[in-house]
Amino acid sequence: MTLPGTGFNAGTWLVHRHVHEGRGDRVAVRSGDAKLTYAELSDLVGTLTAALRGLGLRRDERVLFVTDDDVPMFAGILAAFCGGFVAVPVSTMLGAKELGTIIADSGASAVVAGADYGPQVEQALTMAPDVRHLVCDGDTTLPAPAGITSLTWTQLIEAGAGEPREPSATGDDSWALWLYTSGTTGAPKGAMHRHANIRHVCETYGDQVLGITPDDVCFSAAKLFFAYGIGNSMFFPLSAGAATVLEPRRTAPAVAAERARADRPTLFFGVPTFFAALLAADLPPDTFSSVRLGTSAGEALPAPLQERFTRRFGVEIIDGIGSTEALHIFLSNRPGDIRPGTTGRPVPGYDVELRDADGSPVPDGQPGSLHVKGESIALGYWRRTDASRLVFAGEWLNTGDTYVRSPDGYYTCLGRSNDLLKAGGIWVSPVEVESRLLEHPQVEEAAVVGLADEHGLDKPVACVVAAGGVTADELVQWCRDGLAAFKRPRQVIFLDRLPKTATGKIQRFRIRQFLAE
Ligand code: 3SK
Repeated sequence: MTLPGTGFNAGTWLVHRHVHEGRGDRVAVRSGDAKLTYAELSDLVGTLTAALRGLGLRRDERVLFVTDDDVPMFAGILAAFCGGFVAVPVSTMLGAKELGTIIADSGASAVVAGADYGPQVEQALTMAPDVRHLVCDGDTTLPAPAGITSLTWTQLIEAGAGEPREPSATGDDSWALWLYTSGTTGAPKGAMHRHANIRHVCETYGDQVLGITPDDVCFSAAKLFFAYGIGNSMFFPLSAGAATVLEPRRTAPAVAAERARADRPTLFFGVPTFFAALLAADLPPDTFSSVRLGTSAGEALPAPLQERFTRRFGVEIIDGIGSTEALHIFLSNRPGDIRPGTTGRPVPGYDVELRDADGSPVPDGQPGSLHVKGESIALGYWRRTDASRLVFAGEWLNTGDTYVRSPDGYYTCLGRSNDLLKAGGIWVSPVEVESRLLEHPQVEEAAVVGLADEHGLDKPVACVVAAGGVTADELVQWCRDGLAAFKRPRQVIFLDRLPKTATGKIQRFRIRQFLAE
């Protein structure tokens, strides 16, 4: 295979490069009992590149993935990079309507789906006129609306016969990856990442914070469809010629413990809620004895949780913050230099500023809105000019988080600059949950806020004014039925009225104060 001479391709750099440089026999991917070397992965990615071309896809067309972390999704995303297509991995937790909105917005030409997601995908596709191909990553075809060809994985591969396997001549600025986020304004938006952004996160956080080497084995509780997960499970290990462990099942504590025993990871990537769940589970203290370093992101890691985890399992956790728009972590503690309760210092390769409401830098000790600049910042949101202008200011990204910096340069999170909240590290728009509650015939008013649970982690809590006759459990179930389960309120509190401004806007900060008392 010839390496393209014209420009940078993240797929070539992550996979084919290792074969050309003599590392083809090293293990790249482990999934269950299966192992793929770099040579085998490179061959599979080449085959899939040809297969996507065989579907008639052209440069910059989107290939959307709704499936579980396993070899087909992993190799499929890499093949999209190699072919000059745009990989769009999306959450498997979405309902049909949310999924349909994203597929339609992305303008995807092809959707790769797991058999388990067939029903919601079929319904979602009725909303997405641009889709021409539906590929099941297993050996069945999935039902598809008229006009969409439905293929098995084998039929996809057969479509590539005679098509070129060589990577496309992309460059630093070519689109590689779109990641959907509800981000700062609620509606899902596709953050557009270039091929060069992928290299930047590897050369900064991967090399300089994790210090990743070819001997590392990476295992991430966060899935590939998250920016955090794809960095942890794909970009960092492959950039270093290391191995990654894929786990298709939901990463419950018992599953993580099983993988840790079987695959002996050296780097373990979690989120605060998951570290809390591991502590609550009945696991032996040597469960993570192979792990040299744990990382946490998604939301601030409370110091007591971090300390309890390290005491119990003997694993140091470095807390950091990234964002879908920045692709990965840009502010982080360092191995051997952890200040519990803080998010550490800027990752080399990023500039960080705290600004006041006028955009001027604030002095140390004063809260400011966190802005970041670096080569992995997304190009903007696909077809969302207004939202892009609010968040992307020239080279700077406004993260929407409020932080304070200590005189010696450590940053501490004070919360979101607006009302969005994170549950288990995933954005939840209160407006979306409130809208669902308001669809219930008995609900008159609703306000959703984040309230810290016993571990200090935010969870959605709903305050509701209801006509009567409806119970809290019924409303939680109502939300479960209409939204992705992680967005459901964990508690519903009935009130006589909600606090509002003179102009009728709900004052969520007053609700937070009232609930915290
Ligand atoms: O939420 C975070 O901290 C994060 C970290 C890495 C990549 C993406 C995100 C959202």
